[in-house]
Amino acid sequence: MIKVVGIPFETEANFLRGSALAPSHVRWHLWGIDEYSPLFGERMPEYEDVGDVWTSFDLPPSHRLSSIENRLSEYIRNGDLPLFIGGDHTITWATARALREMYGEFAILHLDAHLDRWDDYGGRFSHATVMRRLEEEGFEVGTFGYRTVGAREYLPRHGSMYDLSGAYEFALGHDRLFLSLDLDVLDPSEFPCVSNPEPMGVKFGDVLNLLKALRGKLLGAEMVEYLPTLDCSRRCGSVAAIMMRELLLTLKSHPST
Ligand SMILES: [Mn+2]
Repeated sequence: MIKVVGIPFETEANFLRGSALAPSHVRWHLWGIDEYSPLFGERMPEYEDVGDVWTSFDLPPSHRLSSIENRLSEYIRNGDLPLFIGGDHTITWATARALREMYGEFAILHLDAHLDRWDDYGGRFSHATVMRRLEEEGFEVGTFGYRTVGAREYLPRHGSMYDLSGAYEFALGHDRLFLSLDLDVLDPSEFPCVSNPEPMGVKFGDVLNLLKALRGKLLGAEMVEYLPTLDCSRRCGSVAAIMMRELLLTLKSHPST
């Protein structure tokens, strides 16, 4: 069964706040879009929305992440294909580790304008350090579509700058993948409602083409970093909801569904 889990989590390390509001906003927009995907030629599949994993903003990020990680095993049963809706990117520390506990090893296909490989950025656990932390934990992470490198970051072993070209090869080499989609991988002209926009981004269609190639390979996926607080025109919410529809359809083709 495909399970949708909202994770309304963000830390003080963000330049702009609001990503914790994204799960409810994306669901609300999903109610308003067409169920049919021209890309896949299918309607949105059945899924169960299990609600949000709530943690108090007052607790330290590491405590909150541990709590989320532990509780995810109550929401997801073996054989489920989860779609996590963040929240900021820090949630991957919890989502990827909970999934590995359940399903064993897999690689992380990471789409992002940023590398998220600082050692410390407002603390050891933040949206800008999470991929480094996961690599330290033994995860293989390929980062595609990035277009900025922080002063104390390192380049990924698998990655492509400005486009998603390297992601196809990465996907060919792995049958078990978790997709971590930071919406800021999209060009700001298409998706401006993010905390740290970077120009020269990829197009929505580029991500959709990649999703087609990922069918049958994903054990789960997540979509993070949408800021409803910037979305006065509500256009980003619709785009995020359409992305969610396509992610659900990508998960649907997994042999276990
Ligand atoms: Mn990012």
